[in-house]
Amino acid sequence: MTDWTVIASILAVLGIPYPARPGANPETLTDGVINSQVRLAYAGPTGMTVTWNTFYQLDSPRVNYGFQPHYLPFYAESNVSVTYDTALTYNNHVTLTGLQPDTLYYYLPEPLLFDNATVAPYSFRTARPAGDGTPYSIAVAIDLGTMGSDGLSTSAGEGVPPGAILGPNDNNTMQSLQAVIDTFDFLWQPGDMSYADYWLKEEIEGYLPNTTIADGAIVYESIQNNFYDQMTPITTRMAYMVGPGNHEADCDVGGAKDPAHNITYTESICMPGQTNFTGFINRFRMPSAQSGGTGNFWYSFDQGMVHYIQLDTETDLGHGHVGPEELGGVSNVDAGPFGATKNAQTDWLEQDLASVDRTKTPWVIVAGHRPWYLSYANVSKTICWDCKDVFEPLLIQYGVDLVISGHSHLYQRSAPIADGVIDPNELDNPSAPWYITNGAAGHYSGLSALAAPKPYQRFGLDVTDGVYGWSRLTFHNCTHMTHEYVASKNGTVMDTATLFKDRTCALT
Ligand SMILES: *[C@@H]1O[C@H](CO)[C@@H](O)[C@H](O)[C@H]1NC(C)=O
Ligand SMILES: *[C@@H]1O[C@H](CO)[C@@H](O)[C@H](O)[C@H]1NC(C)=O
Ligand SMILES: *[C@@H]1O[C@H](CO)[C@@H](O)[C@H](O)[C@H]1NC(C)=O
Ligand SMILES: *[C@@H]1O[C@H](CO)[C@@H](O)[C@H](O)[C@H]1NC(C)=O
Ligand SMILES: *[C@@H]1O[C@H](CO)[C@@H](O)[C@H](O)[C@H]1NC(C)=O
Ligand SMILES: *[C@@H]1O[C@H](CO)[C@@H](O)[C@H](O)[C@H]1NC(C)=O
Ligand SMILES: *[C@@H]1O[C@H](CO)[C@@H](O)[C@H](O)[C@H]1NC(C)=O
Ligand SMILES: *[C@@H]1O[C@H](CO)[C@@H](O)[C@H](O)[C@H]1NC(C)=O
Ligand SMILES: CC(=O)N[C@H]1CO[C@H](CO)[C@@H](O)[C@@H]1O
Repeated sequence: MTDWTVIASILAVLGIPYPARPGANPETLTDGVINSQVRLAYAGPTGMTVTWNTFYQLDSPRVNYGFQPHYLPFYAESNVSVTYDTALTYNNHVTLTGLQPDTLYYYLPEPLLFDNATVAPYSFRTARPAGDGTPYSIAVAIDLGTMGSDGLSTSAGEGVPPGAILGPNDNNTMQSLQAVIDTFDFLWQPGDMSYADYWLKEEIEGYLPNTTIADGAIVYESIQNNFYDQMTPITTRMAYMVGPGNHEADCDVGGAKDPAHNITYTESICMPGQTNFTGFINRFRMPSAQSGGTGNFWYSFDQGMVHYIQLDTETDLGHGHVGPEELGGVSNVDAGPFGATKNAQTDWLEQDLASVDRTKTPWVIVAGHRPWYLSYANVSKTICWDCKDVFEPLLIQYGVDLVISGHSHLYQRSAPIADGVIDPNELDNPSAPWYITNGAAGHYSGLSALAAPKPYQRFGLDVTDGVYGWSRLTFHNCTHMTHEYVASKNGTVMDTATLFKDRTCALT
């Protein structure tokens, strides 16, 4: 943790109220800028991890919970209150275990950073048990950054193309998700949360008027805190499952221009939170302990008739591939490895896929940040050929239904495809995995361009369409699943496609 006196003086320059007095009782702290960023994650079939942030390290973070809003007779505690150099807050993680499946719980973390009486207790619903054939939907938003005056808004700094900003009446993706929050069970973000590493780009482009490069760590951390605050209308209510993207470890100025000095930056300045996924490791507790995975990097979980797998496309590719850092360019991720052995991730993936009972969870959905089937220039920085080499054979062998990625800030629905060969059945009972890339959730500096369509592209939206959006996956039953692209600005579904798999299940 940084010296509070230094932080206070810098926050004063920024016009941000001093968030805390050292020695103050954390339970009575209030602050209009940073709040508790409460977020949830599934923790096995009958568990839920509650995470929130405080200004002080807690000896025993506690979550009270129960079945009624004003009667929370149960509680769980932990000793996990963690932070890192330059962070402005501590991350507290408490896992509630032994919960009933598919059940509404009310909960209250203690202490929060503000008067919780106005907002809490919160509530969540636990996962449906595996084998439950009730239809449901989930939301997937990838490459979703901070919104507002330090992120995506109706204005931008110098050099940002006009199409990158929001229209005056457009909803952003967070608002769009909130508007229909009752229609999906959880939110999945396989990488690139907050884009706090754009602090330097935003600063150079004149978008953050009162900051200096010397204050970088505080600006970076403030953007992080803002993002997780902004997400709370969603993340307090349902599991928010995340995976690693390059921006969790990147120091990317994205070719920022400093017009006053006629400089285009190709190097960046790395903050401790960006280095080797430090912030990402501190902020989350994804269910790898419950699924044999590794940290927040790779893990799996079941929800009703679906088995979900989060992969790490940033490190630990194994089989002689050191990871996308060998790919060159300014978007290097010099991070990892995190696995105990060289092939830890692919060994785990094979074992995880082999253990799925497809009569109970017929649907196997895989997410990894970087795509490999995409209508894009054959730029290895974007197209992860290493990922294809190590993951695709297993995804084909075990009949994975859908692979979803982001990284490129656009939307492409492809055909089912195996090692470059389009499945002739298309969506009518293919044996190859179906591929969708949707990195269009929105962040400061906008959308990317699709190149000439590859033969397997079936639908695409890019910077020329200027429509930020998210994906809704609906599992109807054992055989039918629908993907929709929802335009965040107005909630209109811009693309719909249904996958059919001819199989029998034992769903209840
Ligand atoms: C935290 O709790 C765990 C499990 O009860 C225990 O193994 C560990 O030693 C504790 N750590 C600290 C720092 O107290
Ligand atoms: C925009 O978002 C707000 C806040 O979530 C919501 O109330 C409204 O219905 C949304 N509008 C559309 C057209 O989706
Ligand atoms: C920047 O600082 C100036 C001088 O303190 C202040 O007037 C202005 O409101 C600040 N701008 C923002 C966006 O905080
Ligand atoms: C800016 O730099 C570029 C490349 O270094 C140079 O070609 C150009 O003339 C410069 N522009 C100005 C206005 O100095
Ligand atoms: C990143 O952290 C892991 C786990 O602590 C460590 O093994 C690895 O060497 C680190 N990598 C880099 C590039 O610092
Ligand atoms: C793109 O590059 C990869 C790796 O070098 C190569 O295997 C692939 O054939 C290339 N694809 C095209 C369309 O050029
Ligand atoms: C599964 O869902 C699809 C889409 O709603 C529907 O057309 C189909 O009849 C359903 N199949 C069964 C066996 O109910
Ligand atoms: C929503 O926005 C999209 C993209 O601009 C547009 O195509 C669609 O017609 C809009 N929907 C409505 C109901 O206005
Ligand atoms: C600071 C504060 O208001 N804390 C309250 C949070 O909610 C619990 C339960 O409702 C109260 O007991 C705390 O006093």
